[in-house]
Amino acid sequence: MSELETKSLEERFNQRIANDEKIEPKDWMPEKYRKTHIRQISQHAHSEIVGMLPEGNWISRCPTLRRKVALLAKVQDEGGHGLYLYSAAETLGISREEMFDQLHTGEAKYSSIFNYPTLTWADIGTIGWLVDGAAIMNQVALINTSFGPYGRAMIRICKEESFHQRQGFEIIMTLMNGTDEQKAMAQDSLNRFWWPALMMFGPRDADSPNSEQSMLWKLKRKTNDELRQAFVDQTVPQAELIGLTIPDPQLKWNEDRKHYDFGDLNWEEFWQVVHGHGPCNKQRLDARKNAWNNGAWVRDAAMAHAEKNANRELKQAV
Ligand code: BYC
Repeated sequence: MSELETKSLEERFNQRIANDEKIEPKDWMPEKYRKTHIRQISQHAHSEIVGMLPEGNWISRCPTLRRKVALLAKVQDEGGHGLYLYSAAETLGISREEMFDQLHTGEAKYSSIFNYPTLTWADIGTIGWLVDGAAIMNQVALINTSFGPYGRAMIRICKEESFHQRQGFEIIMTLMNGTDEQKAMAQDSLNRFWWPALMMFGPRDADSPNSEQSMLWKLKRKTNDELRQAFVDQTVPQAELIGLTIPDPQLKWNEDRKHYDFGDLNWEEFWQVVHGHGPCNKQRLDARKNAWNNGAWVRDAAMAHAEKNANRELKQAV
């Protein structure tokens, strides 16, 4: 293709983005747009399936049958989200095998939050309330993302995350209506998860290499700092309502800004976790690699069965 032709395609593409038109898989798109989407969507998918692990850890230890039913459904939903997202990424020309390979070799990231351990039952409540709460904040904005399959996947994902957030908040609310020991367990869980939840939104805007271009392409509809602020503003009153204290001495309502001011995050911890040195990074990746290796015979059997059927159909046709 000549330089002139590429330029005119680029202009048309930028115009479509400016008009808020959805870009579909077979449409022309700049190579960098395609690659950036594969990166973000596949990392999002990896976060969903790695995110099943900390909660899966508590399925056999739920305090009641009702809690177990809800947690099972939630963890299965996360698996489903991973599958929609892998499918959305595949429409951009990457195979599922390649994506798993990138996860297993550490080339692709997944959300830092899932590298923290779930030590008590209260952590299951906190994950639903804060982690799914943060995910919704980010993903509602993504419904309007420019790439059609990604935005459409978000519609159903957000509905399910909303149920997850409520079941988590209800667990914490129940603990806060319980004994002193249960209240202390809920507070301890909030103390451990508050800062890592704020880190889910990514580095500060000034330190986010991908944000500027992703905002221009309307892949991201809000910046990392905007979403983090919206999450803090939404969550602080919820904590206060049930008697929990946010573990941030600098947290204060700012009447001029009409937002909460809050303390700085420990960015060194964030980057350590992102680069593979968090409390559970090795455990999480080992679990995923084992699942992949142990499932090899199922994939092989399914392929052999498909091949046998195809051959049979071919024989019948001739
Ligand atoms: N953790 O330039 P930036 C869920 C990386 S799961 C790890 O700001 P970007 C759930 C970033 O990838 C929900 N890495 O990047 C499941 C980049 O590295 P690369 C997960 C992070 O992409 C189970 C570098 O840092 N949600 O709901 O513009 C149970 C620089 O960052 C993190 C999504 O995935 C992090 N926290 O913005 C319960 C939402 N933050 O790739 C719940 C979709 C940043 O250049 N993703 N990095 O090597 C996004 O919205 C964006 O990708 C992010 C980062 C806001 C996360």
